[in-house]
Amino acid sequence: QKNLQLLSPDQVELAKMLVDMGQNHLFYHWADPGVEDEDKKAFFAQVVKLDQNYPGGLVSYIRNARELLADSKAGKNPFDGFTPSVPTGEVLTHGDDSFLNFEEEGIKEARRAAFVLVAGGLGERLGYNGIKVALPAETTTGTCFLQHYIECILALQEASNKMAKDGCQREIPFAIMTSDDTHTRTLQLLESNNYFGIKPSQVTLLKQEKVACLDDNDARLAQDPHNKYRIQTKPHGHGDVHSLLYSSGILNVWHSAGLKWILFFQDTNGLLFNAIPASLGVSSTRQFHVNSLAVPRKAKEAIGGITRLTHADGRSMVINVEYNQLDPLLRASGYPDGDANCETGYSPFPGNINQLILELGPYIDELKKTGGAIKEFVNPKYKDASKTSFKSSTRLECMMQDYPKTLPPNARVGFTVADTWLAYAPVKNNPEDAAKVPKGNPYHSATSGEMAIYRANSLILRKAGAKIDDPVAQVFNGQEVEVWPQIVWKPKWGLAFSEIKKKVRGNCSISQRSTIVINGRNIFFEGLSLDGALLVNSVDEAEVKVGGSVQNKGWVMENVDYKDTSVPEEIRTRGFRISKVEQLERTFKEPGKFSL
Ligand code: UGB
Repeated sequence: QKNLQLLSPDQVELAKMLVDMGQNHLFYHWADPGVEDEDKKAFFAQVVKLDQNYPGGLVSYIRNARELLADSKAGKNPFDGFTPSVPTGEVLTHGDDSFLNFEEEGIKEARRAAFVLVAGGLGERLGYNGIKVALPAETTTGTCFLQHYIECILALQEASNKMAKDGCQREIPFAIMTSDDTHTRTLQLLESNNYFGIKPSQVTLLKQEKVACLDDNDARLAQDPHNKYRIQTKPHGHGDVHSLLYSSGILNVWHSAGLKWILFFQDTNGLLFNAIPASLGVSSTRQFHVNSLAVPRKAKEAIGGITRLTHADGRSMVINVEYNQLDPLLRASGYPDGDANCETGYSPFPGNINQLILELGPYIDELKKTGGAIKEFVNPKYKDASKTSFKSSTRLECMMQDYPKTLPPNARVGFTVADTWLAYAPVKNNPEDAAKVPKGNPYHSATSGEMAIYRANSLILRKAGAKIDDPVAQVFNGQEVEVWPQIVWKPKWGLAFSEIKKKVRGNCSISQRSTIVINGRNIFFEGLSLDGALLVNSVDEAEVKVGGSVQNKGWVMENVDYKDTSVPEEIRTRGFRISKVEQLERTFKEPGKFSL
């Protein structure tokens, strides 16, 4: 009351709203007027921000929180009335006719797509000190995830424009969702690298804000432990991407520019773009409003399961059931073993890799109704079985893959399953936790993420006709992995398999200990026999034929211990360093035809 005189009319309204919503405790400790007045102003500035950044404002946030906390206390099953079953979707087999057809369709459509990367997470499981998109996807070239993603988008843009009949050169927009934890460093990474070749005008950064923490089942907002004039906040989850895109107005800009698709993806999957063209082709051919990309899932793997949920009242939807909810749901629904592998050695439920392809028009129509609000959940850690108090404050969270939960039953929601080796190798776990992953389940570490890139590229070249030696097993940071030849190429060399096939001719062979870096567009392999390291760089206007026998001491992987802090974090977390002993490197800087 004493401080009322300090407040503007707007601030008085906000204070009233907080009091009406049972938040009086936020003011109890306020000093008398004249003391800490600046802090009081800052308090309201924060309240305005929290109010504006949530669909429906703080009133809705507190109401939703009370409801979800009550459900959680009552132990209410979020899937009450729903029975899970295994859904059917489009299953891709890399390189077969149907894959090639989908891929062609996807490339045709790519110029009408926008890409959205969710990169607001700090990656607590990974424990890396930098932002995850700055991590090298592989250390043969040191290309970081963000550079790789941008180069893939540019390669798609070029391939798609080439196929177009209208001759118009379209630019694919790229939005990145950041957070306070990642925003500045993401911007710096882009600016200090000339945006990795994409036009800055194509890139939009959207920063997600954190949400208020909750101290108890009445949804009393938590005070920041370090500042009594601040409300404590925590991340709200990747589901924020929908409300951010909607409130920014960018969706309408994209729609008016004639775009039809929007593709969402995560921060550390170096394989993803191998499956993007074909998956977009599936969306277009099958006319999916929502298409989730999935891979075969090992039981207990920390990826959600794509599930058909059928309600007793006849409703049915295909949706991700998050990994921590799948086991209890199955046990309660007639699957006594819960989240278990079936006779194939995999869970019968495909694994969600959180790559969503949405049709833009229906997406905008839906967001007009919801404002981008996504069904939330709360995960309080209770002090005891009475569930009356929490060990630490909690908050509401939301996931981007829950978008279909509000869709009407006639929405066309499908999914596409790709081979894991082709499409999915995220970097999420620190070395210690990765080494503890049950045998046969993927490590999802920096080590396995890099090895998966070499394996995928080796297998793709094998399918294109090259003879690639089998891998050897090696242990890095306590993880046994397959080591294939270190084969890396720029996305512009070949993103679509149809393109890669054209560039491998005659009898080519690559030994297991070999490294090859293809850094150019028109590089053709014709009868190459490689046993060592070969690097070919060329300008776009040069056409280079690479053949004959190349043999040298090559590049060697040396073990590094993740605990050895004298080695940079990016290297020691993968457990090896590449020693560049000997290589053949050729660079073609002039236009023309050349042979090597
Ligand atoms: N992210 C944000 O941008 N903001 C946030 O507030 C939080 C995260 P995690 P998670 O593919 O392996 C997801 O933490 O949430 C970004 C799916 O839910 O890496 O445990 C963050 O930067 C799960 O079903 O993953 O699990 C990152 O890019 C499964 O698909 C992304 O969101 C799993 O990913 C994911 O965040 C997977």
